[in-house]
Amino acid sequence: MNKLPDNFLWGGAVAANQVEGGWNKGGKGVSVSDVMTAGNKGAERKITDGVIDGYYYPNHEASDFYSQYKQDIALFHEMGFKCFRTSIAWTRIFPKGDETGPNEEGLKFYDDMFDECLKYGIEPVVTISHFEMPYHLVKEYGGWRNRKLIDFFINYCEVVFKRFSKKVKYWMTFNEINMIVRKPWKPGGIQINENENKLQAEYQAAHYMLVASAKAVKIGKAINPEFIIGCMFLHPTSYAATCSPDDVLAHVKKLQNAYMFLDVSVRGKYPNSYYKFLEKNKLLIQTLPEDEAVLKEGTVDYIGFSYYSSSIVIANPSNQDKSKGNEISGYKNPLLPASEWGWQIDPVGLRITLNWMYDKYQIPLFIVENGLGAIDTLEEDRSIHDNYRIDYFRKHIEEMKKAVLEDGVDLIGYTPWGCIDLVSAGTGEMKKRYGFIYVDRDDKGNGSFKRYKKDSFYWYKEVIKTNGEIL
Ligand code: BGP
Repeated sequence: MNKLPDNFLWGGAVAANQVEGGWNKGGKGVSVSDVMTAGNKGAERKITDGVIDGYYYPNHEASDFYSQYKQDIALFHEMGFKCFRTSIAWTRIFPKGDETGPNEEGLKFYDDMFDECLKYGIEPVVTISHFEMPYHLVKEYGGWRNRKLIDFFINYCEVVFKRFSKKVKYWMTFNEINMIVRKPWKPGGIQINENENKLQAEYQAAHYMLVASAKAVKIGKAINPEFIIGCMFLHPTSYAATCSPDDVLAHVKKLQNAYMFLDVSVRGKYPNSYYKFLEKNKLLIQTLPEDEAVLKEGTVDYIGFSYYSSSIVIANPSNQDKSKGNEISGYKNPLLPASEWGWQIDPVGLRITLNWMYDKYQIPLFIVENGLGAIDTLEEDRSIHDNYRIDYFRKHIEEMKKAVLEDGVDLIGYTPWGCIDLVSAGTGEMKKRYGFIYVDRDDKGNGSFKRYKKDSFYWYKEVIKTNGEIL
């Protein structure tokens, strides 16, 4: 057997807040991404206190998928997508988050969008919360610091599970759930206050989100036992900087700390190392006695994860350069090249990652994000020659195939990130492009929103057509 399974889910991934735009259309409320200004490589995005005149908010219009989804999905179909990963914007369904009833117009939008996918036999893969929680829940309740968020989230889940029960089979609860303990704004609506203990706030929120995720799995399965519900984990692939046992131990500790999220989501229980971590850092996490059973009963069917790059771990760092990675920084690996944004490119790291996770958890995996953010040039004839992107994908898909065909990893599918150009979550830039489809829009909000096929579009089409045989 030298072929990927016939039902392998080739596709692409986006998130509502980064692609849809229409930020105040159809009754939509303000989300945490709607109050983020544009940044760049050197400057962080600002978070404003609500939407304020005079600032530019790139997610407000994003890539205009809200109005152009029909033609975009037709393009995905042209590439041969078997699935399309997107998220539901919580604020389209519950504009403020604490209402009792949903916004019908928001539900209708997703009904139509999923229908459009299904028309072409494209399976929707849906993230329930991808950096777009209602801003009102931040102002009124303090975001995921507050246990009340569990109920609001579950109310929202119940509504979308019921409404889309016949249209969506593959779900994920929180995008990159482990980002809450590094950069808590986008996943959790948390800005650390002066004098606030950062770790305490983050680990408390993490617990509530893990409980919410488990509850969502249980409720989803009760609504439709056919649902396939996963978690979504940012895999912080890294290596010990040297064979010094101290570096190796530091690396083991780093992974152990991150895998806590998978231990809970997959096995339904915190590992001992988590309790030791709390002790060491003097963290007191509020829990309810019932939480233990909730976590046990709401374990996931698969692990969705993002993988872009890798870094190294040094036990006793001096002044080495930090390598910018996907929101979770590590040290720079001297053996690897990097993208223009400093993310180190490591295709073999994908194979290693797949092996690590599959060895440990033995449930199906799904690569739901992978890709290269790069500057593209739109030529006069409207072509885009992005062979650097093709090269990135070719090498990663080769390693992915080895993991499946030579190592025996059970992998459901592959959805490259930002299959159509969209707003970067990290920097708010448009010029950090990931797509197979170019969107005419720049960092200042100029452009026609017209779509153009990049060279990678035709290349990926062939990859899907041959089920990964021709790369
Ligand atoms: C992940 C997020 C995505 C996406 C991607 C690329 O962290 O799940 O939303 O944005 O990274 O990152 P960026 O947009 O910062 O280039």
